[in-house]
Amino acid sequence: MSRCFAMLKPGVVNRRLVGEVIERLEKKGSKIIGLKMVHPTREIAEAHYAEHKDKPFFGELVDYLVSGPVVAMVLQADDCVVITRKLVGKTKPAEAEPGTIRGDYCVHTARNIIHASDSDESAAREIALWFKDEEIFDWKDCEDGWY
Ligand code: 3AN
Repeated sequence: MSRCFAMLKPGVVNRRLVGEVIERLEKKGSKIIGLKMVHPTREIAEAHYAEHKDKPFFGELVDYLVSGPVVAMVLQADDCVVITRKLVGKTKPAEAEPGTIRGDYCVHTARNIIHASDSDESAAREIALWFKDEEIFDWKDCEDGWY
């Protein structure tokens, strides 16, 4: 089992798409083991996107993330990062295939609606950044084996 951190960006909340986007991730069969709404501080937003701090779009990226509440979650499945990234689609909406979340719901790269960890190492770092241990619930999965 591996874990992936995913985050619905502020526009998703504004556009009333929270349920639809979570539904796509959940229906695939990944276990939601952490879920919360949080209005990110500038500190956590900058730490989250630290690898991009020298990029020209860093300021815009952080400004967007702190502009309203996000919905943060921890997903668990076999190959969870790979599965989640496939559902999410490519970074640039113009390259994201229809049927993926980014392919279906956005047109701006800077506002590409959802973040998902890009490796197991990133997932571990991001989960530790956004969630306390007691906010994660590795519940007994009665459906295990059916997905
Ligand atoms: P991903 O989110 O697909 O892993 P990254 O890590 O390259 O992509 O980029 C992090 C975030 O930075 C993206 N989700 C997007 O919001 C933003 N971003 C990436 N490239 C650009 C760009 N060229 N212009 C504006 N924003 C960008």
